[in-house]
Amino acid sequence: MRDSLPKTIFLKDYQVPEFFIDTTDLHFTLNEDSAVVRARLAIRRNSASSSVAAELHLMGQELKLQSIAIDGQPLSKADFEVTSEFLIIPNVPDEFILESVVEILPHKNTSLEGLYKSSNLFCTQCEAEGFRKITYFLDRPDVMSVYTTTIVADRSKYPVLLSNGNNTEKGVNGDGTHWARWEDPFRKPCYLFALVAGDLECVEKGYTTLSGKNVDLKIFVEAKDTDKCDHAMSSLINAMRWDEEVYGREYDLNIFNIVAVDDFNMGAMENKSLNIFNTSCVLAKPETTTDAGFQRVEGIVAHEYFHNWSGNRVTCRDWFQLSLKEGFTVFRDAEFSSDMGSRTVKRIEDVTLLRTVQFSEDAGPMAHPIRPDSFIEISNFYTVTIYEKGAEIVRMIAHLLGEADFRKGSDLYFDRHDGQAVTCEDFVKAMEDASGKNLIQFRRWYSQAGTPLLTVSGSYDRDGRTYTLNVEQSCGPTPGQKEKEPFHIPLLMSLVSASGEIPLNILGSDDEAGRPRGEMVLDITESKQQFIFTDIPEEPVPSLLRGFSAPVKLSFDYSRDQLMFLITHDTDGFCKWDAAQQLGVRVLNDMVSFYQNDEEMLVDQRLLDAYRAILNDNDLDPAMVALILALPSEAYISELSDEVDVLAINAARKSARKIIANELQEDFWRIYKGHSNNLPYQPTCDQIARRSLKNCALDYLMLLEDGSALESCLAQFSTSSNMTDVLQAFIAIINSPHKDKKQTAIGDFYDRWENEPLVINQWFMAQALCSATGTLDDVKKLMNHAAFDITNPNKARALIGAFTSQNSVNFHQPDGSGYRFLADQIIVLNEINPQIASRLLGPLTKWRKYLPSSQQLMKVELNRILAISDLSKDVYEVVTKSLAV
Ligand code: B3K
Ligand code: ZN
Repeated sequence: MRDSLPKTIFLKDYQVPEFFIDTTDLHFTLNEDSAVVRARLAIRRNSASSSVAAELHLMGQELKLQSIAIDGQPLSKADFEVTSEFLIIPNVPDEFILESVVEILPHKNTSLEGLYKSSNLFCTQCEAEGFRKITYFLDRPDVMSVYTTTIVADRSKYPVLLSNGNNTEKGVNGDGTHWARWEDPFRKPCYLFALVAGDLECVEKGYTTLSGKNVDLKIFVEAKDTDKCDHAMSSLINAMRWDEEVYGREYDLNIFNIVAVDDFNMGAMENKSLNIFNTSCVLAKPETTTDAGFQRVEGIVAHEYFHNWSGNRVTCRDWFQLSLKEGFTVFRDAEFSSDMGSRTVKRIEDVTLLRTVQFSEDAGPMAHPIRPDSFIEISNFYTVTIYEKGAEIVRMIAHLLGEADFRKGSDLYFDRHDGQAVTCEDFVKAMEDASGKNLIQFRRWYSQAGTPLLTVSGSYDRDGRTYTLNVEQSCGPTPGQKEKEPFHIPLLMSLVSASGEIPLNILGSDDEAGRPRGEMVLDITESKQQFIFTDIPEEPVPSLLRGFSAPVKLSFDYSRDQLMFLITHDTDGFCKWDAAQQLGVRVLNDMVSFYQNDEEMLVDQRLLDAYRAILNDNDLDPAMVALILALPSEAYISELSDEVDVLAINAARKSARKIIANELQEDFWRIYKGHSNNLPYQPTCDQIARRSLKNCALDYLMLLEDGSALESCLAQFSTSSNMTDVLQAFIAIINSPHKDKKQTAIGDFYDRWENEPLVINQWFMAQALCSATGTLDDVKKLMNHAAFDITNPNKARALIGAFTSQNSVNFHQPDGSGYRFLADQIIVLNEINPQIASRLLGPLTKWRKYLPSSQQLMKVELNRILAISDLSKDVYEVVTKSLAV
């Protein structure tokens, strides 16, 4: 247990900074066993601060102070105090130059926060509070400064020296070192500072903005990876053009650099003009990267680029406002990806993530509003709620305002706040001011946590030709928030009959101008509302929450026949898919009961009929067919259950898939053969769709007891030239009962790809996700494999993360061995990398959802973690919140 309890920080305590730092001049000397950082800061007292005579408190962690001076006068020990978190100087003038020299140890920095080494590369990660591990500073986003950075390093080991802005000077020293000076003309918070030094090659291209500015785009990677940069480069160019066309935002410097590093805590980082990327989010080529990988690169390259406006030019006042930049930027990247590929497929993928991971966060001990009220460690709040739910809130604003007014709102936001550090409130206000719409009630989405539930019922009056919808909303308690006020929920809906959407008129209203006929948004603002539609010629089936128009749960007591009807007749792609999901959920829940009651596991014939019809519908996008045919995931069924019976859910889904495979095998064979081709790989929407359907068919066919698909699967594994097909076949083989083939495939895969770390991560993950019994032992063995390294976050996530968060049946073993394994790893990672430790802890924190026997075992492990000394703030916050009553 820690000596002193970590402090909670509250949004309500926000105070403007007592000092500003107008300019920041940094000088780095990078040595093999240390780095020396000289900082020259022009500091001035903020007249708007109420503490006019305040002492100067600069944040700093793990810094060895060598000297400090004010206006050229060295300070003596009596003039300042150094604590584990601050440098405190009691007496300072109103305006002065502070010079400090500190020594830091990048090669020992395994937290990957601040300045650290990834293989032979020096690199930085400063968001959220990593800059304080580089030098003493006012490490808060509302302190914005103009940066100049000089880097000195060995010339042969670190030929490339990069920082933000423009390279204004460089030179060679007589001692084997060289130096470069970078100047960033834009004021920025220190979390956007970046430095890279290493032996890198670059792939470059020119780009001309719509107004004619030339920009040099460079992607820096290790020499062996230069053949994997084309996709990131074209994604970057597409994103730059898209932001100009859709948001009127141009890039603002002549240089935009991306650097790929192996060791990185998350996907990428939007440092001004020097984005640093996890290799897994930038490198791609068909032989080594799956379709999902290509799409991830496109989305993340765009996301980081879009931050140049939503995050960098207009930044956050404090970290409670994180969703201001993240929610908005995720919305922007999702729209970009939709425009580049299939809008419906992208929407279904995003909603799937939201419904499984975010809804479960909202229902768990770490639930928080998209603008949290408090935190202990901000790194714990880079969550699906801040990002994905945050994006949903922006999406709702975009729908409520309509395209033209939303664009006016974003223009006003960027123009009004350019160069400022602002709040979510400023964003909403700009949207209101530009559109004239009232978003007062809508603001509750920013302050209330939890997933609202919409309970809807409908009835048709044949004589009166009316259809009545009754809508009720509620939202369960979340930590610190017992009662919730009603949300403003836009419910996009239509009424569907066999002949299509029925034109909608609401009794007592005529305000549907501008909406497409047959579809309308109902503004749900009260706990209970009724809507009566007139002139309805026949009994319709309501199509509700079209396009997933709000991040809510929806309950409508559809009959299974009505769901079948929506699967074939709904004109909204999302609702069509969702009807199949809902039918799938019912069927799986039936099967869970059969399993629990020891009854025969049967699949409702209607699901089989629906799937057969979908498989034979040639008008459907193959990607949609694959998405519909993927039964609801175990994670989704678990999220919907009050008490998760892991074994029963796993058994139900497995049996259902087998039965589907048997019943529809002819269709699956037709699809598998019909979609196999030898076209050269391209990550196009059309090809990706065809591969996803083909591999969905293969997956089912591999469940056939006669083993008739094994040969095709083995052939696909060994002869396919793209990783999507190779990996899908590999996964199918290792999950099959053919143990000898499994072992051979594992060995062959490794031998073939041992020099490609990103592919080996996929290899680790595929094995970690194997549903066979005994996988925990395999994972433990793999932890000792030469290619595994727990200090590398990608590897820790691929093996430990995948096993504990996605392999439920093996993680939740009744003897608690899965829980013990995770706690052991958390204890190790707590020392190495607290952010990763805290993130991997997730599966244990959801203990309340499981059967009582599991709950006990999970709590034992949480308490074991809590008892260790030197528990990081990151892990402490998550464990204590999870155990709190
Ligand atoms: N802004 C970064 C995330 C930083 C996470 C720090 N723990 C990447 C992104 O969202 O674009
Ligand atoms: Zn972001």
